[in-house]
Amino acid sequence: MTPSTELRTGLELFGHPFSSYTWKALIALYETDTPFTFRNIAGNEHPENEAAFLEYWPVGKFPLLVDDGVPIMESSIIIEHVAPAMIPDGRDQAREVRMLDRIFDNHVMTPMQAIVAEHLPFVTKTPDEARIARARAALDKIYPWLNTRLEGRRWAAGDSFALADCSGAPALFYADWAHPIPHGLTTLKAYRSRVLARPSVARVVDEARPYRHLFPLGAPDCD
Ligand SMILES: N[C@@H](CCC(=O)N[C@@H](CS)C(=O)NCC(=O)O)C(=O)O
Repeated sequence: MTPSTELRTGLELFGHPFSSYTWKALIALYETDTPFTFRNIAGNEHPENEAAFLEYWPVGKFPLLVDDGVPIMESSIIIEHVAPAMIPDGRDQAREVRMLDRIFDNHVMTPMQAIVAEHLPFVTKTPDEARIARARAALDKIYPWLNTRLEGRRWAAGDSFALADCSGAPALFYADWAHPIPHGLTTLKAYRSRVLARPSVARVVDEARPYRHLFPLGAPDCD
């Protein structure tokens, strides 16, 4: 299964430093001090990394983890593989963590990505305003729901930083840029600030600063 470039061993994470789903995997790796090699596929900085990545995963969605030559796709599965402690043991707690992970991905990341994609000139020259409006409406539904669900919690699913926070951090970071969280949703805004202050999250935010010009709506002067 090893692409033709060269034989490597250990954990390798293919991704882009500005990519929300790459952040999700990186946060779990940083949280657990897991040693790995980051294979940056940004632009033309490392063409060999992009070639190897596409050989492993022609779909082209990142991140991709390669563990001793075995490719592992999908950020939640990558996290379960490298950081099983990010899922609590108890049945009810584990369900809440997994459910919020899916909710952040499907109902925050997905509409946020749709708004961003419609503003990327290499995706479309004619933004689909109806798609953008649907995505904004979806965020207008999930923001208040999250605001209520997160009440009384330090982290997304309770007292422990978990998988749901690995997805919540990048989802809310970029969603707030694309479609600001209303000021009245104080619990959600406080959670976003708290999770962005977590050292593993602050690290991915800092590592991505050189790429902020890539944000097609213009990165706000904050965060
Ligand atoms: N379900 C995937 C989603 C990954 C995803 O959408 N990644 C984005 C980057 S944040 C991507 O690959 N974009 C490039 C493309 O769609 O071609 C996961 O959880 O890993």
